[in-house]
Amino acid sequence: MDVILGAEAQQAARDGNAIVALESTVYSTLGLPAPHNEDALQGCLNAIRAVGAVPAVTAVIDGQLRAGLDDDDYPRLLAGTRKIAERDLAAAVATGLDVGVTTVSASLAIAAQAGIRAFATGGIGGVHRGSAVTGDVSADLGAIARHPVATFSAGAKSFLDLPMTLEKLEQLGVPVVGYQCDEFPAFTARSSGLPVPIRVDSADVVAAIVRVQTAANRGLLVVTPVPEGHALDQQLHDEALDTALAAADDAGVHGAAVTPFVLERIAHATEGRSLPANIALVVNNATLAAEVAIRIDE
Ligand code: PSU
Ligand code: MN
Repeated sequence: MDVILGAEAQQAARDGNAIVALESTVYSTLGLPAPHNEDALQGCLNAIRAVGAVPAVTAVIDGQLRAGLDDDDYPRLLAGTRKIAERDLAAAVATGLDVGVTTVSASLAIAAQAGIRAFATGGIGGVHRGSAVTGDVSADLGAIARHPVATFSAGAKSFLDLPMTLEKLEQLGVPVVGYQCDEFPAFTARSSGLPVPIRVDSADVVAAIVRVQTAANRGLLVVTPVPEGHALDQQLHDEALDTALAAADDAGVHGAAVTPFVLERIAHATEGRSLPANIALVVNNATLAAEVAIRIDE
């Protein structure tokens, strides 16, 4: 499947400048409510450019796979309601889907196809609680393993089964690198209490690992906690999470709808206080991805 690069990304590719791919589900109505989605998007674009790299938002637009959007594409993306995982890409192209917002798995497929080796999200999908019964394991995990791209995230979303998510990453052969942290971050919380397998303190060393791993045609996960002072109060978070998970259960939500549903309920139950934390961590991940991306080719 061909990927169309945006004008800025095309120029960067010609000049040999670093490109950071961004997913788009988080910037759509499914990730963050307006106007926070636009703030997050703008924050990420600015942060990547400030480091000297070029952002490339991934999406399906008018049946085309895109890495890097034009100004008139952004409003359509922000209003997007169709969540596209990797398995949905072929049908989206074949049917000429107008706007599809891409999850981590679809974004990695697009980034890999475009030759981009750094990719930023908020928190990856993973093994859901109760997965032994539901079988709900995000396609993100397999995609992170398979595509030669480094994924930068604030750990995995807190409503997941984090020990199982780490086990699954190990099983899939995914290196998990903690950037300046000893413990696996839990999205809006700085830590899950679970150790990260590899701690690295410099962007140069992360870039070196990315270089080796992607040359072997495999991916990796680099995690960094939500910036200090932006983490959500733990008790508030835990209560909101219980409410959100119970609501998801009551509503019988399943499949791809679970993640947007729970994120929305957490925002509601925290009276919007999860949103600044969510934005801060997405921007922080984009910044680190750019810091590493500019060092990969050195
Ligand atoms: N991180 C966020 N908000 C999101 C997501 C991640 O801060 O909306 C999205 C990502 O696109 C991720 C997806 O790939 O949720 C996982 O969905 P699922 O659990 O259905 O695989
Ligand atoms: Mn799922």
